[in-house]
Amino acid sequence: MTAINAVTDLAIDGEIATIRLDSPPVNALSVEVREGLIGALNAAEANAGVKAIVLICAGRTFIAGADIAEFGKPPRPPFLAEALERIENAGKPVVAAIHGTALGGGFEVALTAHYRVAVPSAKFGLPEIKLGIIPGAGGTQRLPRLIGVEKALDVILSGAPFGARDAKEWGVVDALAEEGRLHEAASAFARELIAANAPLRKIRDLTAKIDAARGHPEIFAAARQAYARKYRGFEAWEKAIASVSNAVDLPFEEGIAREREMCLALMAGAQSKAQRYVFFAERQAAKIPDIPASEATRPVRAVGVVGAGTMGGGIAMNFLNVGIPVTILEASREALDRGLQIIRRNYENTARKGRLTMAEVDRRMADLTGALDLSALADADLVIEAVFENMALKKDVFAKLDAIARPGAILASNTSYLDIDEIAAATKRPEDVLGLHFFSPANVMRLLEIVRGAKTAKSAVATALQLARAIGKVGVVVGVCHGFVGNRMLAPRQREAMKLILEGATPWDVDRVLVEFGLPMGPFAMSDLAGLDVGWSKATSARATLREILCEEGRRGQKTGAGFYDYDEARNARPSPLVEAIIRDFALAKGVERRAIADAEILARCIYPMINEGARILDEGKALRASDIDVVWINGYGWPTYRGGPMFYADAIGLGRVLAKMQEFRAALGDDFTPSPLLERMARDGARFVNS
Ligand code: 3H9
Repeated sequence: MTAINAVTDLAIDGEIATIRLDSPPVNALSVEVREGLIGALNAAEANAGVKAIVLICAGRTFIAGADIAEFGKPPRPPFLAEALERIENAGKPVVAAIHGTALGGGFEVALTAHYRVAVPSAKFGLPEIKLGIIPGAGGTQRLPRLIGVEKALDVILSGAPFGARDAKEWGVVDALAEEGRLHEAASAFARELIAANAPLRKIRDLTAKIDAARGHPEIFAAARQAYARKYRGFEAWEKAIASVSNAVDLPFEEGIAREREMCLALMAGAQSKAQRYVFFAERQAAKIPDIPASEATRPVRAVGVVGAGTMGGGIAMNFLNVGIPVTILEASREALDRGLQIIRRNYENTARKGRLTMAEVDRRMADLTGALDLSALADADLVIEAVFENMALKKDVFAKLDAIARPGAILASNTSYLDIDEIAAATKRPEDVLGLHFFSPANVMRLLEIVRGAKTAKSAVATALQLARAIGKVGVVVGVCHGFVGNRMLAPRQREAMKLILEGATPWDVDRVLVEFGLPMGPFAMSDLAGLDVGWSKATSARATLREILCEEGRRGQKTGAGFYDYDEARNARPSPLVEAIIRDFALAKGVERRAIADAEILARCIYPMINEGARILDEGKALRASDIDVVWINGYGWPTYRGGPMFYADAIGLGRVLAKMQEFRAALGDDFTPSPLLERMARDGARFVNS
């Protein structure tokens, strides 16, 4: 075996040369890997005894992509394109041997090999779109030639990985290897190629699949339609479609040149910068300064959930989905049956859409046990309380859990606002108590706020972080404060939205401005969806707020067909003239002077106070870093990733400008706009919230 460089070895065994890349953690295509690859190919080619070349990776995965950390920096030769050309134009067959995740540039490397062999657990994909770019190393040109335009568009636009079995069926891999015996299988495959004197199969030369798509613009129109909603506001996806279209209409060389151009232009743009920042921010969030990665975690083999309402049911599904049994507790048989039924119906709906088999639905339901007595949770390793948002009630639940839960069990509350330390004090084991704040719908939204109390043990926090990952969530550790990070920042936005409609904006103006900014929904549409009567009761209603008036008028949100908006049977929203009149009357009664409000003011008044609150949260240490706040907003509230989160966005505007606007608003509108001392300090120092 010869070392080509620090990350590349070349081993010759008879007629087979094996190039092995070993660049942890994921064999990304750094400058060293590119150098090693080219050097090893040159050596293998120069060796007259070698008749075929196997390309394989050490560690957990085949090449997982270009090195994202290199993006935005001046490119260093040798360029990736050069390495790819070397592989494709090698005079001897190159077999890519794939395990783990062949993603992005890694998959593109594999597509320049003449043949591919993979283990059944391998995954393939072109996730570039998630980083705000398009594949830039031939992915949009070679993949359609290999699997057809429709499938390629779906792989590229979804960014989602596909498995080895699909890969085999679609012709992406030529042979499947036994798990753990990849190198042997790839070498055997290479020997067969030599014996058969097999041709150097270059994907770039395949034409049948792209010929079939030529003159069929409807294929591209369908893709555009399928993804338009998902990518509203994003730039890269239209370029991806254009590039695949080039694969059909232009010669390979031209198509690939344009692909590279578009990829590089996107890479230099603001959206990709923001999306790359989010990629690293999400991974950073799992690192807690005072908790080493080696901190022992507690095994979680059985979970208890207290409360089978919408939240409790959604929470339970997360664990059932990954094979962790759940016991779910309710106070009455009726409520329990209803809760269990809703979970089953949710799964059956997924099965109807073809995303789950009925056997899998049954398996998950078999892991779910309903219970009416708290003692049923005695063996759970983790209990999550999801009862009504009331401190006395929660303390009562925790005191009872304390009496029955096994030693070392983690006791978690799903509270959205309440003081975890106070809840923990209801037990004799506050070190085992923390908050696990799921976002609705709990089985869908990726965010999990992990609320670390004053006495929470490090092992409990480490376990929660590990568990978040296991159930496909992004865990963010936050401190105890009213509303934690997400809802605490939502509050000033909701406050300003309500003030704006009294001062003269309409609810639809406010919603439109925020949707145009990139949020999935404006505050009023969101209120209507959640229900205006959350926390409202007819008995205590005093017509003192707009919300109370609307509730008393029977306008309690989507479920009653009317809230801020009117809704038709299909729940399509229409602006309500009646609500406009109610708002006008209310403003008059309150003596609020009405005026025309520009979109720019709506946006600034909704967003800047959020940033300001984020700065307070940081100053108080309730978030560990500004990027954690961004991760919360992206994964819990649909903040557009192409704007990188509120704190990243603030940096992009410039903290000096944010501060100046807050000061201007304060002078005109009062102390709701008092700047946070941290914002003042950072603006003065020309500092930034995040490193990007
Ligand atoms: C591309 O290829 C463009 C091309 O078309 C052409 C351009 C011209 N670069 O996620 P994990 C780090 S675009 C640099 O926790 P997992 C990551 O930051 C790229 N670093 O592990 C983390 O570091 P740390 C297309 C990377 O097992 C560590 O590796 N490819 C890269 O849960 C472990 O990561 C992608 O988008 C990278 N490409 O998941 C794939 N990838 O430990 C992106 C990872 O210091 N990567 N790191 O925090 C992934 O999706 C996952 O990392 C993967 C492993 C599934 C591979």
